[in-house]
Amino acid sequence: MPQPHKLELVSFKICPFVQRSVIALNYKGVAYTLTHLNPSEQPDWFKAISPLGKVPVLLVDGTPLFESAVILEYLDEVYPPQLHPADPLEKAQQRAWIEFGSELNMRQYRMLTAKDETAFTEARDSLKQGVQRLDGILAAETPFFTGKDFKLVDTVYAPLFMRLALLKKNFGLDLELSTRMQAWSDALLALDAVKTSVVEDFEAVFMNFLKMQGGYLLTLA
Ligand SMILES: N[C@@H](CCC(=O)N[C@@H](CS)C(=O)NCC(=O)O)C(=O)O
Repeated sequence: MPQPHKLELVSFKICPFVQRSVIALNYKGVAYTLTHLNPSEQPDWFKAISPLGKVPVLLVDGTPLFESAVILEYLDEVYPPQLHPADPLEKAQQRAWIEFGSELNMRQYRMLTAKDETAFTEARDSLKQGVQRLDGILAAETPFFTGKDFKLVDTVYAPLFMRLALLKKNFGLDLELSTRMQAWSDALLALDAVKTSVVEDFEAVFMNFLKMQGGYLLTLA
């Protein structure tokens, strides 16, 4: 059966908020096109459809949707399998942890772009604290957020873990994840939907982005 709508996702290659949408699309096996923009040269057509000048924007038969958490919910309502729980309270809780994931993305970004040691240490510690807070929330059953099944909330944390793994590999920056958290990260990063959620040369693109930022992080290499 043909897909009900034509989907076009507008992206920056490096953006974790776009990546969560891509993971959901890939996991659901939905067809879409991806347009990567250069963040410093936003075309007029993009400014016209993105009220905050931010990605992702998902064009659904040409109608723009913005805000990644909203895009995720839209995709989940239209394309199976359903990754949000049906129970309203559970769903509300997972929405809240999706918000929390967005906050951790911002803390990670602050850490990556911090210009001096004080700002870097503050951002790293707040990220670490946030990650530790999650530890008490994860289901006892492994590997995903709620246990054995991959949920919408998981799509939000995979981009964070992907970057943490690269930071560990390239800079020896280790947030010392707990065993449960590491199992979650390993399971997410092993999923095809996650592996294919970034450009093939993502590590090089990410490293180049960090060099361009000229942050304190580079002194750790
Ligand atoms: N709340 C937004 C955040 C999106 C966001 O911050 N995107 C960044 C790239 S990762 C962006 O487009 N920044 C451009 C800018 O701030 O000018 C969402 O969840 O979609």
